[in-house]
Amino acid sequence: MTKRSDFVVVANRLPVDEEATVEGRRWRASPGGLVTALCPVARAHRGAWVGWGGAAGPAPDPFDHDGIQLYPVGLSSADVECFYEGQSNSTIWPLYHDAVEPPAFDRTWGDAYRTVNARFADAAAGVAARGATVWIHDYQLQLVPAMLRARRPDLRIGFFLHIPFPPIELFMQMPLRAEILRGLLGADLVGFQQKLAAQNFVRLARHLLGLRYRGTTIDVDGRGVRAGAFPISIDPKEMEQLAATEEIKARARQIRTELGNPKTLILGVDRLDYTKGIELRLGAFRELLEDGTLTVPETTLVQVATPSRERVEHYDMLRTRVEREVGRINGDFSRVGIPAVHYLHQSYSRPELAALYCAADVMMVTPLRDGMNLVAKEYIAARIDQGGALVLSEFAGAANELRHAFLCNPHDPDAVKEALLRAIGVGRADGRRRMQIMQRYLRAHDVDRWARSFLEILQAPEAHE
Ligand code: ADQ
Repeated sequence: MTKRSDFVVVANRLPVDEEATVEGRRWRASPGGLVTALCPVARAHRGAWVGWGGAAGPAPDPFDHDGIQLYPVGLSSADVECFYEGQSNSTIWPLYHDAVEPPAFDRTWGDAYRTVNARFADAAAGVAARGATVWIHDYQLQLVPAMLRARRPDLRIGFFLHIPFPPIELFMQMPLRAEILRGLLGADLVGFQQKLAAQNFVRLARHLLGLRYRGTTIDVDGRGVRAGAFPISIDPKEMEQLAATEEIKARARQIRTELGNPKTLILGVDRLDYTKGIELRLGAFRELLEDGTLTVPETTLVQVATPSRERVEHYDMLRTRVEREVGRINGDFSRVGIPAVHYLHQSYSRPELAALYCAADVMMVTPLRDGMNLVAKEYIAARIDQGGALVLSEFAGAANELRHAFLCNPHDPDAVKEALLRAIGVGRADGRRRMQIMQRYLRAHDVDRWARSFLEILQAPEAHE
């Protein structure tokens, strides 16, 4: 028997993962940024969460998890292939990231996207109480706002896009373009990571559907749909507290010792994704070794590349290219027992990530395009010693906020090399000053503020003007 909720989160994934074990299936908490941000809000509202558990098959029954009602949506293997790996991750993901890899288009994927979005809309419509607030997340579910409004016009509907929203010329390549735009316009408030994305969206509404807008409010049949920038953040206390423990401090020292106590430890931590600029980072490092500006063993690069979307072709090819380049650099520059690059294709616990952040002299975050990039913010939060330096791509949303990082254009290899060298050579006082300014900013702009500011505007009466 479904108990209806006043606050419903709808996201592709549930805050728990379904695992197949020898005893059968079980649920494991999946501590991601979104989960950390939204679980307290959902719990406070005694809310519900609609999402997929991550394993193909029929939907398990709803259940309670840590004060939140979870409503699993089922995806068949064909849905996973066409909706998730196809339309979401092979068409929309690359297209919205400036087509840094060419998007693939396939008619059957569009059909699956529509069908699965309708399934999420049905589930949300069945769970939401009268007049409830429903917060839908990300690029996999862009049709849900309008589908849900058609089923439940009484609801207050918010949508947040975690990835960039492309300029008109790129969006226009999308076969489902008008449907997706109308889907998003079903919301009362559409949130983006950056102002530029919100502007792209309102301009697109005029260009594609001839809709009028004032400021960033679009007139959709007399209903005002607001668009706005809500840069997502982290809970900086989590990394600060981890970094303050003796265990993490000791582990950070141990990591440096295990790496042969390099003078400069450079770190990269990314999902293994072609948007993250892992190859260009390796390329910049190689060139600096080639011309002798950097040397081994004085300098070491640790690249953590979290396994991701392994069944999607572009990802498989990327892995091959990255691993070939790591092998090449190591072949040319490593010494016996001292590799130039330590490549770790693994997932890490939060404490181990914190220790890596604390151990690194320079953190390189060089995506070609990124909605925000939470790794950059986590690194800043972890450096309670005010050591370390951050090299940050101008094409990450985080660059709008972390202005005291060493910013660079990732499309220009010389600019990346220059930023890396400036970060390596930063004086102690200048380094501390930069860290302090960015830490102060992060404490005042945490993930809780992000969620509150979105929900306040969504629930404000003007949102229905
Ligand atoms: P992602 O593209 O996944 O997120 P990011 O924002 O960097 O990128 O978040 C990655 C998260 O995974 C971080 O919290 C990080 O600590 C964690 N992580 C990375 N490598 C790991 C590893 N090896 N082991 C364990 N954890 C690891 C998308 C968008 C971003 C946007 C976020 C949130 O692409 O632009 O910032 O959503 O909106």
